[in-house]
Amino acid sequence: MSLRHGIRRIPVGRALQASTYTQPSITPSIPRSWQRWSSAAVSPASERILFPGALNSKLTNDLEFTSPSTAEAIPTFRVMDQDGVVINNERGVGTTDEEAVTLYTQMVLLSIMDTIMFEAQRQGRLSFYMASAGEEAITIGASSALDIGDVVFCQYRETGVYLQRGFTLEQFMSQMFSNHKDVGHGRNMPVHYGSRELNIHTVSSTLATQIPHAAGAAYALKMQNAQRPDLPPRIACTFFGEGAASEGDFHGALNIAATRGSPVIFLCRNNGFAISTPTRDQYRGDGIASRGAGYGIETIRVDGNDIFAVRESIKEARKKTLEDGGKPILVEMMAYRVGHHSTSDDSFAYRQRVEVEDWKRRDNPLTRLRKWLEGRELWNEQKEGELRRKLRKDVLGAFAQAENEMKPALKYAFTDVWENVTEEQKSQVTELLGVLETYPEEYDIEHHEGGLDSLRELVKK
Ligand SMILES: Cc1ncc(C[n+]2csc(CCOP(=O)(O)OP(=O)(O)O)c2C)c(N)n1
Ligand SMILES: [Mg+2]
Repeated sequence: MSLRHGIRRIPVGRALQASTYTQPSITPSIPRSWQRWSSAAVSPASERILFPGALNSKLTNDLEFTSPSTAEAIPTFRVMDQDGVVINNERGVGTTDEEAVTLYTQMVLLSIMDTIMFEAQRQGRLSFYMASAGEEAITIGASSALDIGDVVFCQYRETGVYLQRGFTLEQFMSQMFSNHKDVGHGRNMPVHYGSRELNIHTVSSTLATQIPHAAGAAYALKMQNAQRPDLPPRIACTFFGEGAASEGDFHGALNIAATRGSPVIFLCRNNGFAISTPTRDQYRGDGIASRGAGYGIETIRVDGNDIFAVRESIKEARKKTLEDGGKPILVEMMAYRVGHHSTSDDSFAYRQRVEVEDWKRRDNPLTRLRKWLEGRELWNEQKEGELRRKLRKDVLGAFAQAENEMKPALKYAFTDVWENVTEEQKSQVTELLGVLETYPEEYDIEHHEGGLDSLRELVKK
């Protein structure tokens, strides 16, 4: 047996030795139907011709076009209904009572932080915020079903992923207030979090760029998994909105992950809107799930208001990505974006207030889990009140602390672009110093760690 790269054959043993490893040497497992074509011999009586581009296509005399609009819509997997009642008791919820309470606590924390930060922006204390209302079960549930070693790529509405992985309130607040404790040194807009320790790449506002990044990382992880079978295997997982799935990056990423057999979960949050554009103006197909088949990717559609369904589907998807030598899985999580797109948006300019109220009342990921917990006597009004009071205090405490911290040193506006500060950058620093020294009353230099000295250090180096 050998693993083939291009036309050169490398024995498996050698390909897996890190010391002899020089280039990608792992071909994806190719379905049997795709392997047969090179030896195909077609007799006049054959029902199928093995064209290399479509292998199992039956010959037909009927002049019929395939019509997607007449096909049944892809079903939506759920574990419990809107009233928090489990539909199939044999399957169960896949969670202990204790875990369910913890997940609920996380969802409440996320929604309290969202409310407080949204109001803070309205009060002018924060420049920008994006809430997750209606999508708390998707981000927290999915994150809880991944391994911490898995590499995650988010869009921007995935605060719950960070929270569930262990990003602290202090870290959230430091990033949002761009203080000196922010790991990104205040270089990014609020909610563009990142964490090397938690294996989450930094959010980039440029839609869909995270999707090919995840496909590439998954290919690297596939090779690492093969080289180090003694370590737990890792996968990549990327979150994106259905709007981002209109970008070319989405299509390229799915195709390369499928053809390379890379272990990646493509997790689409379909919340019905891309800012003001409703899904009916975004696509004509059956959501995003229908696109999986086009790329030969196993796919599932899930009720995103049901945290148990989210967790079960991601646990299963994760397992699948590691089967057959590695493969991508597409998961479409259905939701409704209850909040405005961001603090820069007023969604009542393009949708009815009653529609939003209706969704809030009819179905909501938090109340659904709460009903299930109450049904098992794990939760009640008193516990709810106590939890909310405590979490509100925690969030406001972290908020006040972060708001009053020093800002990052000014040098960070220049460092980490190149390994060392270049001569050209030094001349820019000198120019900036000149402006700041001439008009000190126009700038809040004293709020930045080290004041002008951090810039002077750069010029000296
Ligand atoms: C390449 C690119 N095009 C346009 C935008 C502007 N933009 C920011 S968010 C957004 C909508 C994205 O919708 P979706 O992917 O469904 O995510 P959601 O906001 O619903 O979570 C758009 C068009 C952008 N940031 N990047
Ligand atoms: Mg959307």
